[in-house]
This record gives sequence, structure tokens and C-alpha cells, in this order.
Amino acid sequence: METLIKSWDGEAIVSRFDQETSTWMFIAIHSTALGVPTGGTRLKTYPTPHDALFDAMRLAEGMTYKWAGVEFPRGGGKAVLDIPESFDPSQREGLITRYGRWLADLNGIFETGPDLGTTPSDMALIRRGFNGVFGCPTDLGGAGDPGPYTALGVFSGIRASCEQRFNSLDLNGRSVLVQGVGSVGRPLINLLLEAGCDVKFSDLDSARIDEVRGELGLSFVEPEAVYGEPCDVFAPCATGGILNAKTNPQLKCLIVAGGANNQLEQTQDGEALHQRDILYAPDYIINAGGAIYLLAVENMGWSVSKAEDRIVEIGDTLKDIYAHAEKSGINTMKAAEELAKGRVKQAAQKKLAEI
Ligand code: PPY
Repeated sequence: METLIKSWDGEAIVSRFDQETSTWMFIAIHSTALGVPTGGTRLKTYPTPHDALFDAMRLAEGMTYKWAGVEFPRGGGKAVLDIPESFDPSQREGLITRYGRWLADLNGIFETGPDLGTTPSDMALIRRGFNGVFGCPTDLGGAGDPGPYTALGVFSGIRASCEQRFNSLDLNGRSVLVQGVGSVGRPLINLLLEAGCDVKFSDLDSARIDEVRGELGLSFVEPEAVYGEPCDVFAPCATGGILNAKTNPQLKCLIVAGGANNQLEQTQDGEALHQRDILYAPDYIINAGGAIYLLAVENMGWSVSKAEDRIVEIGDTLKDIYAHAEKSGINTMKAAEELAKGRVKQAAQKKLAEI
């Protein structure tokens, strides 16, 4: 963990071990330059606490650029609750409640919301003692699940990417492979079907697979066959790190545009896609819809329809990034980084000048 922290350019790591459940809790604060660090709380079992911390750090950095990319006044942070394999669901309420109390004790240095493995009801538990929480259930006055709004942004991004790659906005007949049919992938499928796409999907969870196969009659791609499956658009909507030295050479798609965070395992994987002439929609740009929705509706007083209009503009941001990448002869991830990092740097310098 020493090496991990040394190699990171973030601002703080806060950690605590929950004795009752043997859960490592990490809050990674990457940047406060643009505002209060804000990002979801992820709950899952990692191979080691080192992996959990690493995930939190990378996700927090992604949040910095996500907020910078949409020009919302928030900083980058993310929390991870690394539950042990032996975790019993009956322990959940206690763990989330203690986590919420911890956040309150930290006096709002980090604000949070739902992420992979956490739900609006978990957020309601946190809100009992801490106000800095987004995405509580709608019947309790919260904004609820941001997943459908992330999906809306991804859909707009897929449209923009197809326009870039095929010179046509028409999605009718385009083949799209959705990896992961959870809170983002599932609503994304509906939008793609409405637009006339030929949708295939993959997932690891048999209940979800049966549901999507049964209800929608879509073809299922075995998880190990996903990367080599020919399609126009590959939309990763599950876990991160799936674009790497092993999977990139297998890809038979023309576009990668999906909702997952940290899709590239390493920076050079963005260049590898570029070299293969696969158009990559930078993850923290295309998947910002959920973050926009939560902040806009719960913090900035926007109507849902105003937030939706803003989310659809993700497509325009992507087009700007693609144009910049083309003009400068760089890959799209690099182009997004230049945009987002430039904004963060400017804000950090302004803060320094004010001291
Ligand atoms: C993400 O987009 O990855 C988020 O974590 C979004 C978010 C935004 C605000 C509160 C919680 C989660």
C-alpha cells in the first residue's frame, strides 16, 4: 500500500477498518480543486485490501475528470467498502449505518451516493446522520437510482460516436454488444432497441441473463467470447480494466462506447485502440450522466428535464473531443485528459494565487 500511495497524485486517503464485519473502508480524495470531493460508494469483495484501495484511488481520479468534463463545481473522490467473502447480508444495515456516521464525523470532506453494489436504500441509511448524500429513494424525496440517466448519456455518446465513425446519426441496424445488464446496461438496452439497433448482451449473473433473454429475446454472448464478438459498437457497462493487452487484440468492433468506469487497464491501452482504428469514447465523459443527474436535481435545483437535456449534450462534448484528437493526431483518451486536466490545473492555480 505504501507503493500505491507513493505513486498517486491525489490529495488524501482516509481509511478505517470496521471490526464488526471485518470490512476495509477507504475514501480516496483525488482533488478538491474544483469543489467538495463527490463520488459514489462501491461495495464489493476484493481479492486484497490493496486492490480495494487501488480501485478507490483510480475511481476517485476518474471522478475529478468527470466533474471537470461537465464543468460542475465538485472535486474527485470515491469510497470503497471491501466486505469479506463471509459477509452476511444481515450485517449490511449496521455496516452502512457505521459508514454513514464515519462520514458525518469527517465533517463533509467527502460527499457520496450510490455506486456498484450500493443502492438508494443504503443512501437513506447514511442520510439518517449525514446530509452529504445523493441518490436516496424517490419516495423519501431523493433522486433515486442514477443508472437510467447514465444510460441516457451513454446512448447519446453512442450516437455521437457512430456519427464520427460512420458519418451517420442513424442507429437503425447498428449492432451493439452490451457487456453487463445492471443498473446502466439494462436501461441502455431499451434505448438502443427503440432506436432500431441490433442488440446482443453478456452478463455473469444467471438471473439477469434469463430475464433479458426471456423478456426481450436478445442473443446472449458468453462472457469469454465477448471481446472477439464482431459488432459495430461494444458497450462495456460492467467492471473496469476490461480493455487491456489481452483483450484489445481480440476486439472486432469499430467503436467502444459504454458506461463502465476505468475501462482502460492502463493509459497505453487507449493508444492501442487508436492504433487499431477503434474509436474509444473516454469513459468519464460518456458515463457522466448519472453524476449530472444527481447533482443537478438534488443540489442545483434543476428539473429532471433540464438535467436530461444537459445529459444528452454529452454527445456534443464527445464530438468536440473526437475533433480535437483528430486535429492533434492523438488518441481520444489523451484528448479528453487534456480537456479535463487543463480545467483542474487552472482551478488549482487560481486557488494557489488566492493564498
Ligand atoms: C460516478 O459517476 O461514477 C459517480 O460516482 C456518480 C456520483 C455522483 C454524485 C454522488 C455519487 C455518485
